Order: sequence, then structure tokens, then C-alpha cells
Amino acid sequence: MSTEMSTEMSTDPLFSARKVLVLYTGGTIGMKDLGKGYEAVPHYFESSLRESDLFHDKRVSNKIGDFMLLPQTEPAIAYRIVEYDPVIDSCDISSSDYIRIAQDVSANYKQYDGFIILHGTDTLAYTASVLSFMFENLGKTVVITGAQIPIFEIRSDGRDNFLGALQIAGHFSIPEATVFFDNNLYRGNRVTKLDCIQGLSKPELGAFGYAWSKHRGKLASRTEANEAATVPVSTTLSSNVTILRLFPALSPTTIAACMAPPIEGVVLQSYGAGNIPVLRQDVIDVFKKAVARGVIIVNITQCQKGAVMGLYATGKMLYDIGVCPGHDMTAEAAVAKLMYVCGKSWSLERKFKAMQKCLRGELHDPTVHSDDSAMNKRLLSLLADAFNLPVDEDATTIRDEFLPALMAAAVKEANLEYLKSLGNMAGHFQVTDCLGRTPLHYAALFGSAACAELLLSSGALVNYRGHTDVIRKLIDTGAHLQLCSYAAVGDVKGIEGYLAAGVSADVADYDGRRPLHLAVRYRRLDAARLLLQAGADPRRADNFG
Ligand code: ASN
Repeated sequence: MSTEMSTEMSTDPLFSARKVLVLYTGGTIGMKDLGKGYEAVPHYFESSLRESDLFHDKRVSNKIGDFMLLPQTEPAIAYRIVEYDPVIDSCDISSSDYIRIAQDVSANYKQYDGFIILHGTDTLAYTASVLSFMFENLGKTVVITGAQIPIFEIRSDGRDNFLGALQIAGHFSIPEATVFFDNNLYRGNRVTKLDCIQGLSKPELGAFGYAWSKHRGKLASRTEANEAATVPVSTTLSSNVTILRLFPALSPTTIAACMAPPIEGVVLQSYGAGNIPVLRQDVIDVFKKAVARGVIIVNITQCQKGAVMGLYATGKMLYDIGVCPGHDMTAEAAVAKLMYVCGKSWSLERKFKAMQKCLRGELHDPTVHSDDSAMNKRLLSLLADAFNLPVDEDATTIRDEFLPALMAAAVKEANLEYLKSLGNMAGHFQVTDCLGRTPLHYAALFGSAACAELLLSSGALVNYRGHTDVIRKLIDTGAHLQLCSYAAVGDVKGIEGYLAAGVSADVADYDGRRPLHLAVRYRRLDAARLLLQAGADPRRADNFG
């Protein structure tokens, strides 16, 4: 290391710090009571934080520009606050704010390790849901948080919420729109404001106790960020969506008004497990007409817990007339998803399918695993028995431990059916084994094009973190010799793969032979041309022997 570089490292507190961008939109967390009740006050939040030893190491103020440095963090967390103008109560948030937030994250994506959105709690669940859909293929941590009591008041929850959010955004790679509240981290599209005083609830992704603990199984498949340098943002959100909550005296005229043009999507909050009155033909006719006009009606339950299941005749008939099951989505997630899906220029059929499919972990469809659930259960219970694990309580743990190895075995055998059923069991193929290898890596390693095709068409990410590490590991352990074999047999695709992975065109095999030599020796002209284009040195090849 040059002395210049080491001096820079020792004197610049930002050099090795993790950088977090904080978008402060408003909300109670930064509010003050100036006599009319709590209100968002411009330029008050950051200036007060700067004076607080809990939030800022003042000794380095003059060295870090407009950043602040969170004390006692290792690696250090430096954060910059961007205050929105105006700062607002979240009751005033609108689609243009969603777009602004998403675009601000996207525009600053490269420069920061993580992002925090400080937001009022009243509509936080909606914003978190909408953002979860707007970010396409998010690769960095986004945490949304706020407070029920202003951060500078004595019993504020805002301090813990903000400090925890800073730690998560600065130290963890959780590429999702998440919500941090009350020491718990939630998936953004799984929260609801339950109470005016207390937080948001749905199964957590992780929690702070004495230390941070990640809830296995929920986050496991997504802790590794994809490494794309940018995050595309979907900014075409439909505003022609609404929520309709059934109640026994609701009139068909009101329902019809709710579904009238220009409405494109309706979240129907039905009773219990997804039921509506079947004896009310006038109500059913209104639904039928709306569906025929192309309105997407998504059925969710108005209960606090549970899912729509089509158990009763009163619920099943909805699906016969073309209503879309919303499974266990929250109302916030369902309406956010409708805004996202209806804003796309997709066919109606594609939109309808997308609403039922899990796009960002927002729903669980129990029927997805039904084809092979017997086999899955049997497999899980055998594994649980063998390892003395409590299968019912922690089936996800068992899955997470064993699926990567089972998928690798399926890829090795090129057993597509088995691979598919394992994918169904996991719900995706982004599992990694202890070396960070995904099934896609194994498909490349074992040369199974059919498996690679299945994995890619099922959404496996090529740039999943670990890919380059794995290739590097393969190279370290001699896999680069494969390049020589590919050159000898003239496998141009194989050569391209290794060159793309950074293997030198001039790598030598155990005998000192280089790919170009082998390509020439076996008259593989295309391979030789490719190697020359990639910088293989003909003299080194000629020198052999
Ligand atoms: N009314 C506030 C807001 O949503 C509530 C809060 O932040 N706790 O902005």
C-alpha cells in the first residue's frame, strides 16, 4: 500500500465508513409542538441531531462535509440527511412523493451502502409497500422508519428506531424495502399500522435484542445483494385503484360507483376467509360487470390475520366470476401492488397473473406447493428425524440448511423434475450453500444447459453475489484448466464463459500448454480466433515444446 493511500485512510473518517443516505420526508420523528400540536418543522431535525452525542461524533465534523458520523460503530457509519421540502405529516404523502423517494434512492444508489427513509407512521405501511414494488431488482438495504413520539422528547421511540435503522442500513445487506420499528425489522409490504401508539406488525425479518438476530428462513434467500450498480425504478403508478370494504348494508349502487371508470383495480376486503354474500345477485352482477370491463378485483380478508382461501361457496364463486385471490396480502400491500401492476403496459392477463403471484414476498400462496407437498413433508420429516430437529416448529430452518445441497445434487444429475420441485419447496432458486454457490453456479460447473435454462427462466439471478467469488474459487482450485480443454475441443461458448469470468486467455495447464496452443494443435479455428481477440499471446503458444 502506498504511504499516500495509508495517510488518506488514517485521516479521512469517510474512507472506510459505510455510507447511508437518509431521506427525511417528515413524520412525528422530527416534529415539534409549536403551540398548535405536533408539526413538521423545517431545518430542525438535522441541526438538533448534530448537537447530540448519541447521533454524531462532533470531533470529526470539520472533516466530513455534510455527513454525520454515528459514534461507536465498527465499521463506522457515516450518514447524510436530505430533508424534503416541505417536510410533511405522512397523511399528506402522495404518489409524487413515492416517485421522488424511489428516484432519490436510484440516483444515489452507487454512492451509498444503504438508505433510510424517515417517514410518519400513519401511512408508512403504504409507502413501504409501494416502494417494495417500485424498486425492480433492488440490491441494497432500504429501511423505512419513523416514531410515535418525537425523537427529542423524553420517552421517544424515535431514537432506537433511527439508531437501529442506521445500523441495519450501514452494516447489513438486506436488499428489500424494509421497515424497522420497535427493534424489529419487517418486510415493507407486510406491515400494517395496528395501533395509534404502537408499531407495525407482521412476521419480522430480524430483531435487535442484545445483538442483531436474523430470522432464518424469511430473509435467508435475500440477504445477499445482487451486485448490479444501479436499481431500476418503476415510476408509472396507477392512481385508478381503490379499496372497498364490504359490510352487510353496502348497496350495489355504492359498489358500482366504486368500480366505475376510470377505475382499473379494486382491493375487495371481504369477510373471513374471503367470502361475499351469495344470495345477493345484484351485488354479484356488479362484480361481474366490472370484471367484464377489465377491472382487476383482488380479494383479501378484512380480518387482521389469515388469508382468503375459497373454502366456502360464498367465497369460491368470486373466483368463478374472475375475481383474483389476494391470499394473505395486507390491504396496504394489495393496493400498492395494484398501483404498480395497473401502471404497467402489460396485457390484462399478465396483470391478473402478477396480482396472484408473489413478486416481493408480499404474499404466501399455500397452493403453490400443493403438487408435491406430500413429498416435501416426507422429505422434511426424514431430515428432521435424522438431525433431531423439530420439523413443525422450524421447517424453514431445515429447508434452508438442506435445499442448497439438494438443488446442487439435482443439477449434477440434470434432474429437472426434482430441481423444479425443490424450487417449489423454496419458492425460488436463490439459495446459496456454505461456499456461496447458487444452483446456477452448479449448472455452470456441471455444464448442465437444461438446468441453467430452467433456473434462469425461473428468475435465478446471474449476478447474484458470490458468483464472482465462486468463479474465483473455481479458478483457484484449478477450474481454469477447463479453458484449455474447451480450447482443445473448440467449445467457443465454454471459452467465452471463462473469459467473461476473468480467466486469462493465456492460462497454462499442468503441462504448461496454453489454450491457443491447444486450439491450433487441434485446428479449432474459431476458438483460436476468439483467444487471439481476447489477448492470447501467440508467441507464448508457439514457445511451447
Ligand atoms: N401523523 C404522524 C405522521 O404520520 C404520525 C407519526 O408519525 N407517528 O406523520
